[in-house]
Amino acid sequence: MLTRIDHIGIACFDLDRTVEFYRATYGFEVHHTEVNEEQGVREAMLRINGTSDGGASYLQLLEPTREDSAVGKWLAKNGEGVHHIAFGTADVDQDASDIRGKGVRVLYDEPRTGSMGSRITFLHPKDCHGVLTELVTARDEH
Ligand code: V0V
Ligand code: CO
Repeated sequence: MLTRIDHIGIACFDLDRTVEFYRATYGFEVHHTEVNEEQGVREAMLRINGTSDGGASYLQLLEPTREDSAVGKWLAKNGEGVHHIAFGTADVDQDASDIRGKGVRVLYDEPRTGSMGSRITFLHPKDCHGVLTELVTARDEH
């Protein structure tokens, strides 16, 4: 069951400058940074709130580490902006399987490693009315 908006992924050309914009404009601080070579991103998670069920919402700022990555290709075509939304679930395997059964393309056979030790998969944007949609189970959730 999808229980929250886990994060909104935002593609940017310069991670440090974008982090500084969110800090100076809204007061959001960096909660976590990492490089995910498999996904081809350097990312910063800005934690917006904690919720009573232990979940949280984040902005995920994404800078490509290579031009042929998903974010690199998207930036070249569209420029900076919202790249994906991510719904949180305690069981990404089950939700991905259920959604695949409804005829939506799930991009990975098995969830892969996401930010902060999470497990993630993606739904094809062409099957989701133009929105690249991620499903994520946080490390502590599984
Ligand atoms: C592509 N399209 C999008 C899109 N990316 N539409 C909406 N939102 C996006 N972000 C559209 C694009 O305009 C094309 O439409 C069509 O899909 C095919 O796109 P393409 O440019 O030819 O690119 P593809 O097919 O090579 O790749 C698109 C997919 C790719 C979605 C398959 O981006 C992908 O595998 N994404 C999942 C992985 C990912 O995004 N990783 C980065 C975040 P037209 O022109 O044909 O109409 S990593 C992350 O979130 C982490 C680590 C985390 O949360 O922990
Ligand atoms: Co994401």
